Amino acid sequence: MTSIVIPRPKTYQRPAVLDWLMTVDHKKLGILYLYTSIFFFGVGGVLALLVRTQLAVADNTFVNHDQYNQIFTMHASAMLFLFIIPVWAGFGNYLVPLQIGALDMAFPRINAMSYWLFPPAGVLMFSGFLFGGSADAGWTAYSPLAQNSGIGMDLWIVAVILLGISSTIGAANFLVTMFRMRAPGMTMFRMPIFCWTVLVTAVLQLLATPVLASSLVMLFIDRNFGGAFFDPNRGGNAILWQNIFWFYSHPAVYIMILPGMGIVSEVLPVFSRKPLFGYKAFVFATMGIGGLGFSVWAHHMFTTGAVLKPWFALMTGMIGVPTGVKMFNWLGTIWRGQITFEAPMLFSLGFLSMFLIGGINGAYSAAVPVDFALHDTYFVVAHIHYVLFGGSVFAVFSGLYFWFPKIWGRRLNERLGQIHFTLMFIGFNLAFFPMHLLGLEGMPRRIATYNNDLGWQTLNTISTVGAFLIAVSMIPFITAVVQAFMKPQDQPNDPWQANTLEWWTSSPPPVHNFDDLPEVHSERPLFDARNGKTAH
Ligand code: HAS
Ligand code: CU
Repeated sequence: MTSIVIPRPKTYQRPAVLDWLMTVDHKKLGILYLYTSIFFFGVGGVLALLVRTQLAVADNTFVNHDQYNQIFTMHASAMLFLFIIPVWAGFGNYLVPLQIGALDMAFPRINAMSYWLFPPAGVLMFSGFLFGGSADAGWTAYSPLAQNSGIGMDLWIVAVILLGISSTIGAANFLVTMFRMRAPGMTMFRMPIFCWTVLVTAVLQLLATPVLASSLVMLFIDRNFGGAFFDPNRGGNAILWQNIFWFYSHPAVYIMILPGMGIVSEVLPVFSRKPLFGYKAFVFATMGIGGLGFSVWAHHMFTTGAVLKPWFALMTGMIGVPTGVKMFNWLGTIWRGQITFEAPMLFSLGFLSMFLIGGINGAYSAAVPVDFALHDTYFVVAHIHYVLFGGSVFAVFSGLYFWFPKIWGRRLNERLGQIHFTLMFIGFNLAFFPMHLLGLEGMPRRIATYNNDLGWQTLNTISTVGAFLIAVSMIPFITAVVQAFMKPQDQPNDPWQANTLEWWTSSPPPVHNFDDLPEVHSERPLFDARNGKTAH
């Protein structure tokens, strides 16, 4: 078969530490993103265990109310802003150039800047603990509540702005890379599906994140320079904060899930030995979710009474449709496939089932009368964890098991992967399913403790046991990683018989990514190459 020879760039020799600090290589930056975000997953996880310990029994005094507010705020902030959003930047950085057959990202130095804004922002966000207390108004920083918090809130605001800059410039970089640097033959509709999800995510980030930044600047002015944007006591408007915040944060929930959907859409075909069912439908559904994502924000504000409820209920109901299309893409892909159950596949199947539950919970809350009953209860906490943990986190692990051989040249132990999945799946459902019932019984979210007479203790104890089981499930995972790192790099280019270009090059790839490239005639160039198909 014919192939395209790639000219090699100049390489520099530097000591290893300097090399990591000064690198502009998308692979190294991707790995740094992965390490840093997974570190914050650990931090957020410890905070979650503190929350669950406090709530395990009624009338608990393990932490006091002020500490509780800080803990749950920082748990959510770490998980959303410092783990899920940047972990996708990690996968995206590592994979997008490889998947489109490029040498690097379009702007490697800007890429390094996006990464290097992230760790200091993380430190800043947590540094409130050194100055009398962290932010404590929830990850939503509802104002005027957030007006009254201490200096930790200002540090949090600045940190989130920095993260916003990081992801905005990162998004621009991804877009230019995908528009301008695809390998010969790779039309837009032959791009790997993961790239498409990163593309739509990048558009959302580019349009939504600056809106968050502006609202945070306004909040900062309110708090420090006598502004009155959001404080009704001074002539401001509290609903204004909610409108601006959710105009960002609803699109942001899709920023948190779309690349995960991309990962699942790469994994399912490989382990079913079939192409993705309905590639184009999937792409259009992703665009549909991205577009509709901007028209549903006020479903977080139904109970304020200050929004046009029928309109936002209708739009929110509609957003289930493109997601439903994707469900059929995934089911159609595994339908009658030759399915094997390696760890990446297990986590992707976990995603399918759990995200379905989370999505349908969302559809419930979209119905205004139902939402009036469920709003601010544990039912919503169940929803967000089924979509964000059952969805996004399962996809993260699916991706880690799948691309580990490519990124680190070694394979994670299969048996440990299965144990990890089983424990996590059980722990997850124990932790979060009872929250539906608690929500229906009226348990409000964001409360530090509850009275024993309310009868909420049993379900809460079960939930806490589940949370600790999730923590235990990390032991086999960490063991597998340590074991793998102690072994030599022995992985072939394409250990899974996969479809996309990153599997063409060595594992791990050389600095310059590819020595040569196959011709691209479809969205599965490696499948074509294996089967001797070079032209239509
Ligand atoms: Fe959500 C609150 C509605 C998806 C994350 N969501 C949150 C919060 C977070 C979050 C973090 O309408 C809490 C924020 C806070 O702290 O206050 N969400 C939806 C809907 C979808 C949805 C309709 N959410 C996500 C994803 C997230 C995420 C993805 C992150 C990864 N969400 C809400 C609403 C609230 C909310 C209310 C506010 C609640 C309140 O009161 O505060 C959709 O994207 C889900 C689509 C997916 C499906 C499943 C597959 C589709 C199939 C097709 C057929 C089904 C249809 C629906 C057409 C629907 C199988 C039929 C309906 C039936 C009931 C059967
Ligand atoms: Cu929303």
